[in-house]
Amino acid sequence: MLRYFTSGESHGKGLIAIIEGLPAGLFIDQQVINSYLLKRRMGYGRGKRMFIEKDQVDILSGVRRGYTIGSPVTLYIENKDWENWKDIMDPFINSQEKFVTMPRPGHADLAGGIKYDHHDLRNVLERASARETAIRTAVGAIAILLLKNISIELYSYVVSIGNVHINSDILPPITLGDQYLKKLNKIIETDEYMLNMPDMKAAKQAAKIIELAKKKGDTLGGVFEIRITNVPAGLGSYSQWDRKLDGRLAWALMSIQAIKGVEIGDGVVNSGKYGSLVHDEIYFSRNKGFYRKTNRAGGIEGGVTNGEEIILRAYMKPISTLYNPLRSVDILTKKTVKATVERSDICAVPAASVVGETVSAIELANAVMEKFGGDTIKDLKNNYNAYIARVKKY
Ligand code: EPS
Repeated sequence: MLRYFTSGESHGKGLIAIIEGLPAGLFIDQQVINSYLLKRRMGYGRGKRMFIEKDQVDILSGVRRGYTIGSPVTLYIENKDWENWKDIMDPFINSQEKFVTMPRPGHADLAGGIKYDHHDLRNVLERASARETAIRTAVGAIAILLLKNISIELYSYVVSIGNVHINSDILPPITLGDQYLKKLNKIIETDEYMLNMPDMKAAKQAAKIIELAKKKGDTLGGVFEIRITNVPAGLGSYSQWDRKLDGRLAWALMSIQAIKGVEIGDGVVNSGKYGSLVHDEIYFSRNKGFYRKTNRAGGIEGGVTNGEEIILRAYMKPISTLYNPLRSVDILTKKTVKATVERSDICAVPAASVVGETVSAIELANAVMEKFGGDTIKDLKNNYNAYIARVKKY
């Protein structure tokens, strides 16, 4: 079983993750992890913080000579901004600076304050912040490296920002696999790719509405998609609720800050159609084995992968920190106020798409480890190959 914890505050010293259950012998390519971190950090609509941070992963344990050794792997990302928050975030200094008492509607501020009896809501927002997704991205990049050993690939792209949608006939321009990773650094440097939208016309339009939102002190949400290819049939299980892969993927995606909806395949639109128009008919050929001509199920039936591409869609609400703030109540004076304005982003959908891709990889890697197990990458590959050979004869 693959499990992990994250720790760290947005303006604390740094972020940590401990991953347990990685097989020994997995090559850890730091450059790949840092590429994902870079892609998550960038994106049109991000705030000034993203130019302060550098987001390079440091590996503190569990890896020697470039390979995992079967021990827990500890990852660390330094918060460069901590220099500016040392006293405020110090574990012992009683700083009264940047005290927060005016909760932002839509943020965890008020609910978290009530729950933990905090009267300085910074105690809530520091951990609720999406800064935490930096370390989850690093964990997910390692899961991507693991999945590559059995040729499973993932990619993500933004489908819409506000009311601007991509033309769905346009396929993502990004080629998969190693080539994609090599291109990553170049891609993020060019403006039109900054929104991770495959349709450049839509991307330009989206950039315009982000600028408009910025001028108005407002924010924007959107939708992104994740595709997972070369997935064998049989990952996950229908036999128990917590082994269903669709449930686990939805949980992982929903746990990303500001995600309010998750869809698998054409799940939403299918709910209004006749079954005959929804389910993917089954075909067989000697070459391909069992296959479908449509994939409305998004590659998962009964909580189990069916061998088709996995298609996931996540819906992100607009960020809750508004420069033109909404009405709120001061938790100390109980007077009507405008909510706190903290420096923030205008739109973080492109960043969330990268986080979505990486957290999905973690769930897939977990399902892969459950099914094929093994204490080493070699064991994992042998078990995988034996299974594929068995399935071919089915
Ligand atoms: C965030 C607020 C902003 C974002 C941050 C998430 O941070 P700050 O208040 O320091 O400007 O930039 O995202 C990140 C730091 C990141 O790495 O993604 C929030 O309130 O959630």
